[in-house]
Amino acid sequence: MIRKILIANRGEIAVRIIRACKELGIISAAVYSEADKGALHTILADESYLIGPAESSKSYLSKESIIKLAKEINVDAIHPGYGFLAENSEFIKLVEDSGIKFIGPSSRSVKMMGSKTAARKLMKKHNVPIVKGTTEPIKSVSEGLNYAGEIGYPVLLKASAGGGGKGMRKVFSETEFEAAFESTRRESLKAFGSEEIYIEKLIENPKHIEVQIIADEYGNYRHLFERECSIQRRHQKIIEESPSSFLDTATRKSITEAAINAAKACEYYNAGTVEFLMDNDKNFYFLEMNTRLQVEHPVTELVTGIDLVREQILIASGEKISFTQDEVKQAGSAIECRIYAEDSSQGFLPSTGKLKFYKEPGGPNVRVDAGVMEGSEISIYYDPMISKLICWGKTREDAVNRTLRALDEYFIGGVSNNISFLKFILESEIFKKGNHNINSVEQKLLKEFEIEVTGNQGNEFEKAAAILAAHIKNSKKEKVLSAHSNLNKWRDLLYE
Ligand code: MV4
Repeated sequence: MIRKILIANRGEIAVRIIRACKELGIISAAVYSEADKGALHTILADESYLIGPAESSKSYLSKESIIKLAKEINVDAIHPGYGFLAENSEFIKLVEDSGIKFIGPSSRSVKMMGSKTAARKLMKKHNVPIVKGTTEPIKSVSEGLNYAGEIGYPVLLKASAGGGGKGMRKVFSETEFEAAFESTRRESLKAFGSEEIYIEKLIENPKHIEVQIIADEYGNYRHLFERECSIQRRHQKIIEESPSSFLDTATRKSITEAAINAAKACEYYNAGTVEFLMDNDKNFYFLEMNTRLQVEHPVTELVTGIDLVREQILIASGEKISFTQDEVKQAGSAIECRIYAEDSSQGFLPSTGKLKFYKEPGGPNVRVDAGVMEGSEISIYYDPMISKLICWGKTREDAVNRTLRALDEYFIGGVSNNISFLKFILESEIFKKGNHNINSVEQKLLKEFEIEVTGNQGNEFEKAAAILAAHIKNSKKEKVLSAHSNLNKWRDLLYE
């Protein structure tokens, strides 16, 4: 049995893990950098230890200091959260070899899924649909040209060691190929230390749908249904939800089956997420596997009623999964908004400083996962996410409404935030209808938002059309929504 856990992370996810520890009667040990003295996670944990200076590379990313501390303070397990060392197979191997339990998958599974070409090969073998393309790295321009011709343009060049957006280039024709090939290789070498790249057919305007899976160490696999995560900007997710309004029962059945097969293919255990792209015809393709707990896990928790972090800890303690697949049900609808410290009216300029005023929303079916409190410092050193607001409703419409209500009673002073942009997205036609895809923010919503906020973007026709659209929208708004803007004026006057 696990008696004490070291949490190798900070912010809201560290707080989330501390909460699960407390509910299980497990001692929680937090680590912190010099920039995080007095941070919420250090206050809430049973024990807190300074591990280094503000720079992540010398604190939260320092494998040696974390493992050394874990031994000194006698922990039974390490929970890595997400980011930092969570998917570092070298770190996981070090933890495994030290006799301390890693709360997550084996270093072997993580390593396997780290190479995108190896992962594609494995998925193909296990009948998990992959995007048309190569499963081996391309060695030369001429070889690449041949493959691209076979696959058909447009294609996407991707770094084998990549993931999350870096080391990717679209190629629309043969004439662009050579230059794209060379620059993707250079970027890949620089970012990941490997020149290996491969080719995929470009899926245009897909949706990003992922499936939460969980497995124990005895070969029992379960899925916890899907999350729709297409609302993103520059590979940073903004809004996630579950269920996806785009899936029908048959597609849901086949995508969750594919996810289980993907997990089985790499002998996965603990919690993980299988990412897919889905085209307009509901064809889906394996993209990558995230071998960690994800930022957006709460939407799955609210819809299934399963505490994912608790399950992670129980699995790492050697327990079997306590529920059958049939017992996992999707009830209602949940939406997560990521509250970022950035100024959405100034081109999303990062905003740092002291949270001079901070009041979270509340009420029924509203959850806020935050790693901050009033007085906390938002620094340049870490992720700009202030918190996550997760709301549940009986229907998707109820969940959207409740999220808008909760956003309106979220008062943040001292640093800028993206709340007005989140509201803009939630109120947009494209989101309401569920017609959004991975390009909707960058190709449509951002422009419309900038026009509404600053009134000086785009050409004359676009401006006129947008102003007219904004007027029509405003005139149709219900009373409850116009009251929101008054509240926000008060907030602006008082605290910003
Ligand atoms: C793609 C794609 C379209 N077609 N692959 C982006 C990050 C990396 N994990 C894979 N990504 C993509 N791969 C093919 N064949 C579009 C993206 C993509 C994307 C995927 C998921 C979520 C957001 C995205 C934003 C831009 C591009």
